[in-house]
Amino acid sequence: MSQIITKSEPTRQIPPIDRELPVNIETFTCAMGCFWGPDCRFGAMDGVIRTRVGYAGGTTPNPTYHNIGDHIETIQIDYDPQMISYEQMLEIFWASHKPGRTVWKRQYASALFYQNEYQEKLARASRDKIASVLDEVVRTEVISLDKFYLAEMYHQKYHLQGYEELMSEYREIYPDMSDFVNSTSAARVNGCIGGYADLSQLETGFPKLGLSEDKKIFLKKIIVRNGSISCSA
Ligand code: MHO
Repeated sequence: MSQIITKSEPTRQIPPIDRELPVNIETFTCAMGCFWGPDCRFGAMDGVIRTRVGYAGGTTPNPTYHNIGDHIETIQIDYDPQMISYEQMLEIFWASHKPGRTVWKRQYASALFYQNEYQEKLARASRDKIASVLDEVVRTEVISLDKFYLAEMYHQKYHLQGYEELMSEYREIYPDMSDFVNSTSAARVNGCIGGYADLSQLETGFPKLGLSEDKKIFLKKIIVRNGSISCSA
């Protein structure tokens, strides 16, 4: 007997920001420790289309969080090259973590992954530049991206997933979690929760995020509360 699988229909409209995809999209892949923070850092940036966290840089087949093997916690960012350059992504990468720190597990290593010669050249040049000004050894690995394994759903937009008040609306918009992962709106809101967006940035983006008035007020309160770790760029 054949089984019919029906995909649930959304009961809330797709946010305007999620319908505005640029023609060209480029991907930046990096690792800078626990992937929850960079998911917020990059997700808050205008010009970032979507973020996803996962595992890369190792040889263990089909890694998972509890069986990560020799892989590294990694984040992939799809962005609009008309709004952000690869060089700018590199600047944010270097400014947002300590590339000289020693890690107790390869899982938390610092790494830049390249997908073509252009990315490799810029990644290596920026690493050399940082190494020439830092007083410590730069431990960042520059690695050819072989395969990126998407992490478990509960790791995606982790900080946002901690707020049921907001998630209930996202579930209405995106009954399928993989659509939630790809949402620009979800990436921005996750960034706000992590303290990486300021109120003015949110005011301009608010109408496009697709949240109800109540939830916008709720989100503003979180931003004010988390403001101490705010860093908008
Ligand atoms: N220290 C973090 C690590 C999480 S991460 C996704 C924790 O709260 O477990 O590696």
